[in-house]
Amino acid sequence: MKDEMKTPVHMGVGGEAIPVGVLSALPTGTKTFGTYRNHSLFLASGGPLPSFFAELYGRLPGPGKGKAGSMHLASPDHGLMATSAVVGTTIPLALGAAFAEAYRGGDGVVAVFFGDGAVEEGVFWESLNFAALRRLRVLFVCEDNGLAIHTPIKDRQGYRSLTEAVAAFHCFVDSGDGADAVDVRDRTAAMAAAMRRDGGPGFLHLPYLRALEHVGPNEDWKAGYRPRPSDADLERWDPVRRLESHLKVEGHSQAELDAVRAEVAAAVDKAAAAALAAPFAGPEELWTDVGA
Ligand SMILES: Cc1ncc(C[n+]2csc(CCOP(=O)(O)OP(=O)(O)O)c2C)c(N)n1
Ligand SMILES: [Mg+2]
Repeated sequence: MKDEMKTPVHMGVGGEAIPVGVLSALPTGTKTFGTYRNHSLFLASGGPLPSFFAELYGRLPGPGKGKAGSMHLASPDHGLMATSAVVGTTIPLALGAAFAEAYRGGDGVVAVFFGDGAVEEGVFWESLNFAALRRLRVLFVCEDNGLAIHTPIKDRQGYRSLTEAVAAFHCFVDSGDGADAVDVRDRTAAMAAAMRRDGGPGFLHLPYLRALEHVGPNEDWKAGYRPRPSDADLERWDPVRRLESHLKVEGHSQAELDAVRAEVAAAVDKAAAAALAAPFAGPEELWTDVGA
């Protein structure tokens, strides 16, 4: 709200269960690729909270030395190879990583996360086709919030069903509940096992509710392009509450859950304060790390 982060910030609130569920079913260090809506992916990969805030505040200790910003978070040491502001662009990068894995004789799965908007780009279908043809182990994860900025799917997509269109390719296909980390984890585990066994790509379709505006920290129910969901629906689509209900069923107390929330809030405050106190990159960094 203070406009201290000089980078467009696309919040992942509502979609957290997708990277958390997918990555909890894959080996640590699995190669992943994502989009500008990448905060949950960065943290779920094991990217450190202090680095995360440093990058968002544009400071030197960030993984991109503060030059990448929110939309290009990466942490190759943790497997997160690249994310990008340009819709669809990391899909063929994931395909290349899976091609390299197959070329070296490995059976590792590479995961790529993208929105429902990216499937309207040719590169998605071309990458799916090549992965199916060459039996490459790419896990395509569609984070479907039903929106490309403010435009709903019914005004954009001509196929009857995305999963049926994808199922015409020689690949594994499944749909789950993108607000439920446990459901996402279990579906990912089953799909990754099948992909390792038989080879070939998988496609996970995971609907979720984007709780905030396209970019920025505010709710925008009054913007006129979608109605505010009922309180019951907002609760139903809240991945943190959903995970808390699972944990309660498993016997964890409210006090334990409150302690976790307090611990996380303290870690966030500490990391954000450290980032604000850290230096910016100097002019000598202007031409370093520039790849293209
Ligand atoms: C190649 C390209 N075209 C257009 C844009 C402008 N743009 C930015 S976000 C966005 C919507 C993408 O929607 P989706 O892929 O569903 O991701 P979401 O924001 O819903 O997570 C568009 C069209 C872009 N960044 N890149
Ligand atoms: Mg979308």
